[in-house]
Amino acid sequence: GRLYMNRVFRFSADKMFELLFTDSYFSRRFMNARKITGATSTSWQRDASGSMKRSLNYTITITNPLVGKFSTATENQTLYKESREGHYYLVDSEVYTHDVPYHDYFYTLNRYCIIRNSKHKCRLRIYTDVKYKKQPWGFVKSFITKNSWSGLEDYFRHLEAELLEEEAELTQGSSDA
Ligand code: YK8
Repeated sequence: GRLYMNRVFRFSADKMFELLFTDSYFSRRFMNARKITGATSTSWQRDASGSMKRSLNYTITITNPLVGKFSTATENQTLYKESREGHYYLVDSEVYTHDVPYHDYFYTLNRYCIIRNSKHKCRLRIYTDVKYKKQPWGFVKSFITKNSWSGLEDYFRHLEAELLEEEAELTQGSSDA
């Protein structure tokens, strides 16, 4: 896998969770900017193991010239019970892109880790892996992996930029570090 983000933001851990994993103004605006449309999501619900789950459905706009312009996608998120409100949040997110070539072979696993640093700071780590449901031919596999990395790189770079902008807006005029 790959580490796509590992950085400290001037948000509380709570705030970061709210921005990324609730129906926040931030997440709606970010989806708009990524041309992600028709999003629906379930609310967070506890499962038998004690973890929380929710799922999202939406349509993504793709810029990769090898692929059609749009794909529907499903994102299944798990907030692990090891998480501690305000201190530590561990969310795994499985993303299935239903309408891209070889979609029945792979999905993407994004692991988000939010760690409280101080009252107004947290660290966000995002680790990503491309997972295979069935083994494709070697060249197909490297083709899928390569195209996934470049798409994910672009997505998370944009997310980082938007989070930094949000941080600048929220801390404007307040001088506590
Ligand atoms: C989520 C991973 C792969 C996919 C794409 C597929 C190429 C197909 C390979 C062929 C287009 C928002 C990606 C990047 C689409 C976007 C997905 C997003 C960014 C040529 C063999 C959507 C996070 C996420 C996870 C997986 C990404 C897809 O929140 O290359």
